[in-house]
Amino acid sequence: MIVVRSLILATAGHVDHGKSTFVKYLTGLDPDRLPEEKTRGMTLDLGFASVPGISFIDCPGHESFIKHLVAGQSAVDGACLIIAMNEGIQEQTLEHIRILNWLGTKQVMIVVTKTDLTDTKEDAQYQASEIYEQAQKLFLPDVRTELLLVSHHIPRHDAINKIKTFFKPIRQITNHFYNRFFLDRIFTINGAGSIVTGSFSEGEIETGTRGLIWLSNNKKPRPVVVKTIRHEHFAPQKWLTAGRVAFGLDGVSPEEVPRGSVLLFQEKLPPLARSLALNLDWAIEQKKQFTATIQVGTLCLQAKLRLHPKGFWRAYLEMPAPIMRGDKLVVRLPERIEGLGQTVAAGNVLDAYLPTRQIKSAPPQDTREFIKWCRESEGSEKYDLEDWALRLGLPNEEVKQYVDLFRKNIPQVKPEKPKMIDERLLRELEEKKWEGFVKEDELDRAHTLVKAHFVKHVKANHFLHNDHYNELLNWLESHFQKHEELTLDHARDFFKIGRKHFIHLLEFCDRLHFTFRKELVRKPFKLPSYPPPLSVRPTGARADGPQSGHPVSGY
Ligand SMILES: Nc1nc2c(ncn2[C@@H]2O[C@H](COP(=O)(O)OP(=O)(O)OP(=O)(O)O)[C@@H](O)[C@H]2O)c(=O)[nH]1
Ligand SMILES: [Mg+2]
Repeated sequence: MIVVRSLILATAGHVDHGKSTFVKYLTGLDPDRLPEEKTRGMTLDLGFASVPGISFIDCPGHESFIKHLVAGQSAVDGACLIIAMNEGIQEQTLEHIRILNWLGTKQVMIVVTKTDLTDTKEDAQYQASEIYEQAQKLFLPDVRTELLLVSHHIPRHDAINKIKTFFKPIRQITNHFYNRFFLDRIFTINGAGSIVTGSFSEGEIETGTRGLIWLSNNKKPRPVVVKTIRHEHFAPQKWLTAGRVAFGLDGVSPEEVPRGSVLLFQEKLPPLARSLALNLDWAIEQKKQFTATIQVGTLCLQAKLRLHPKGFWRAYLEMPAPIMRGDKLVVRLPERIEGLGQTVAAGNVLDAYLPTRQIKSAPPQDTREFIKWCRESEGSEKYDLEDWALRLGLPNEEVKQYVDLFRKNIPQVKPEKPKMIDERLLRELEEKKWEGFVKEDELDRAHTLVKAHFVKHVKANHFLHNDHYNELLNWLESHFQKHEELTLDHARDFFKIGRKHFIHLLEFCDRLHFTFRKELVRKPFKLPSYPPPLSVRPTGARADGPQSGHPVSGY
């Protein structure tokens, strides 16, 4: 069945300027579906409504729900920026314009509402043009804008036609090393089981596909099977274009899936990103390191951000996540900054698997340059196609187009024998848990497992399976919620192995900057949270805090 996909448009604009009323007027459906939204008269979460050919994502205007706004704007064809005539451009209007620019939104209809509050139609026309003139200047030069003045005199179908003529369905499907579907809702429908919805923009999927839901609470990913596909009133067997889609899933129930979880279109969990190299564009003078929330699509994570001496940013994520090179993200602070809001930076991921050792320059944006950079900085000529696909975030077929480059520069790119993952060794390391020691002749294979991101290298012949690594991080986090420091007795009680061996693991935590050593105890390695703008440190100054004097080598 051929399905013509609908436009995906999101609303944006200051609180109470009439975003939900506009969507309701066009579609006849109230996007404010939560009882609390109805009693408070305010949108708290994303709302959805459609007319044939257009799917609307209604976003909240209040600054407290900015993450929902970002989630709503992340995979759309364009935005309707709503501005109330009686108030004009307000603080959230400005913050939302900045976010739209950052997320690369290229088509924006500036919708002026509450025109009935003026005396005459001419007054309304005049004021709306003034507002439009001011607003359109705030968008980047390559953003197409148009004015839509809404009042109850404008017939609904005229407004819809204007929208359909202005917006083009520009979002294309992109393929990645592994494809993802960022979930914005999960619920049950009697008889149809669990339904997940989102804006589809990666890969293709058909009924019967087996996948995996990565859970944003760091619990074990859940295997699922796609039973049904819905797009508006169509129920195709296969879906491969960008658009709003709902999937009926077997294998998971809504209460197990927190917001921000991601459906992966493969059965095996790929190696996830733990720390990122970022290219960030700032709205304020920035500190060199701080804690913030980063958001990719509907996925929000806490991260420690630190400016690398080579001029790019590193983000150390609170948990491994399905984030890839090329992903767009925004950075939000826990508290708002006067006149600016919480969203202070945005950018893209330059590298999701950057090694922790010293590097000489920032990872380049351009793919070919990036490949050269990897080779030069890491001597990674031993990489095979799969390694490159992971590092580049691209599907194998696309990576092959760079094969010429490999041939020219790396004659030995294809190893004689494909590098195999030693499943037996991996199982052994899992069983040995904290005492993952390998024999001399297993070292090479253990390092291959490290490179494939299945295990971590602790020290010498000591390795740690990823599951136990995660367990270790969780333990550290809960330990430091209860205690200020970590003593050797605490560690002995937890690891239940000999002192010499658990010391390796503690040193490993120090090396990764999860802890730092102070005499005989360990303390949590915490970065200070962002200060108010006036106390922003001059560039070059070091932050105070427990890490002062602590070596920050290679970061
Ligand atoms: N007079 C008049 N009132 C309007 C118009 N559009 C919206 N309103 C009123 O403005 C108030 C806010 O409207 P909403 O549509 O909930 O505003 P919103 O932008 O969705 O608000 P948030 O989602 O909370 O940011 C409601 O009381 C609406 O009835 C309009 O064109 N004219
Ligand atoms: Mg609303």
